[in-house]
Amino acid sequence: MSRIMMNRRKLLTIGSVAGTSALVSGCDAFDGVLAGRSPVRNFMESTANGLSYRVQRFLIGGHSLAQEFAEADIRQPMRPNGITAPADDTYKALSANAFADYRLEVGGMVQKPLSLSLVELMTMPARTQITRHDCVEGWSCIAKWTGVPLSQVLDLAVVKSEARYIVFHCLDTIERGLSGEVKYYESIDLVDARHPQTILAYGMNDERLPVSNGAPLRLRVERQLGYKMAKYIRAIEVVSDLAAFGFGKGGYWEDRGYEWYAGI
Ligand SMILES: Nc1nc2c(c(=O)[nH]1)N[C@H]1C(S)=C(S)[C@@H](COP(=O)(O)O)O[C@H]1N2
Ligand SMILES: [Mo]
Repeated sequence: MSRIMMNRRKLLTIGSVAGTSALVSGCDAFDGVLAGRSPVRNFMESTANGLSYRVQRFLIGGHSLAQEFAEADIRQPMRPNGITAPADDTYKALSANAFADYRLEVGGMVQKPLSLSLVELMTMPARTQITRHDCVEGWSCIAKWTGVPLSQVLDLAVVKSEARYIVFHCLDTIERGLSGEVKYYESIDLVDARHPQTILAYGMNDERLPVSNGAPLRLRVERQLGYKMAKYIRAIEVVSDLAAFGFGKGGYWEDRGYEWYAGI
């Protein structure tokens, strides 16, 4: 028993070092901290990333809930961050028509690939929750989110047994560089995907989700940091491995040094 406690404390110490580095690195695309790669930092990141994932799964289990708040706690509008008005033609065409032509594609390792309209998503049983969004930049907002639990969409599609992760493909281009256009993407494991508070949100503070906050559909995965919560979702892909996407780290920001498991 005492040996386990020691190990756990050691793991938590390393985990909190990783948390500190995430806090200073921020969300800006041209962040100086990300530019300075060092072998030590790379090591700390990869070690702490794996450890904080395992420690959190061990300590809090797969299904503990993130804190939920009361209506009175919603004191400010949800501060938009990252891409807030996608300039992509496909997106602009969809939004010009109030997303009537929008389809969420669900594919990959599923038995029944789906193509769901917003109305179809909205007629599925919904969940509403008031939760706090924490960005690595160091700010938080409490807002009310309404959407369809991701687990329901996965059950409709029937996930195959080899599946391990869910990849979210987004409509917005976050980077235009020499190597071409990069679209935002993210991924979570099936434990978080099936968590009761993990929803595909189309409503915010009792209104339709605004464009700045990810219309028509964005992820809420309440036990993780803000960059995990993909906005402007185009497609959901069920996969067994993340290596094929971006630089293989599981998300746009992860490819640039952030932790894949951003548990809070
Ligand atoms: N598609 C997409 N999703 C995204 C981002 C983005 O730029 N594009 N930014 C991320 C970051 S860093 C944060 S903090 C939240 C911001 O969500 P908000 O605009 O509703 O505050 O979205 C996340 N999801
Ligand atoms: Mo963020």
